[in-house]
Amino acid sequence: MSERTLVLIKPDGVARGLTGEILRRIEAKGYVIAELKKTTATAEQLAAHYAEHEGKPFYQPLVDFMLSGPIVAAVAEGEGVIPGFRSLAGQTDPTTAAPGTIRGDLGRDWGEKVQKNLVHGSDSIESAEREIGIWFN
Ligand code: YYY
Ligand code: MG
Repeated sequence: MSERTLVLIKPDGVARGLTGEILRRIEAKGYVIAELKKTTATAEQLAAHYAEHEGKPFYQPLVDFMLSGPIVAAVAEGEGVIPGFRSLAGQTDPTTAAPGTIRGDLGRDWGEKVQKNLVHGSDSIESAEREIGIWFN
């Protein structure tokens, strides 16, 4: 069944000029970009988006990083796009993400911290619908 996922291109991806490359990979896989915008996150949006991580040691640095520059938000649609985009993105840490993935090919934080891993992708139908509501209304 066709489904939707929320994709965020994080400030490192936008600043490094990788927006087109990341969107190209999504479309090349056959997913449809249903919504797309460049925006600057608000603290309120990030508190909602990353609520599951509140209290973890990486939470505040992650939020500060996400506020540091413009991001691109997109809704991608297609058969199995929720796990499919996470597969395109690769593992969370760019230093161990597999070659062929967005984080593995393009991620450059070299283990110091994993927050600069270029993209976010929803991890379930419930989180996708919740997250799409945060960034698109
Ligand atoms: O879903 P995914 O982005 O792959 O990872 P999550 O475990 O949901 O963490 C969200 C976000 O937090 C991750 O993309 C980078 C950052 N982060 C971090 O900075 N340090 C960690 N040890 C774990 C996650
Ligand atoms: Mg996650």
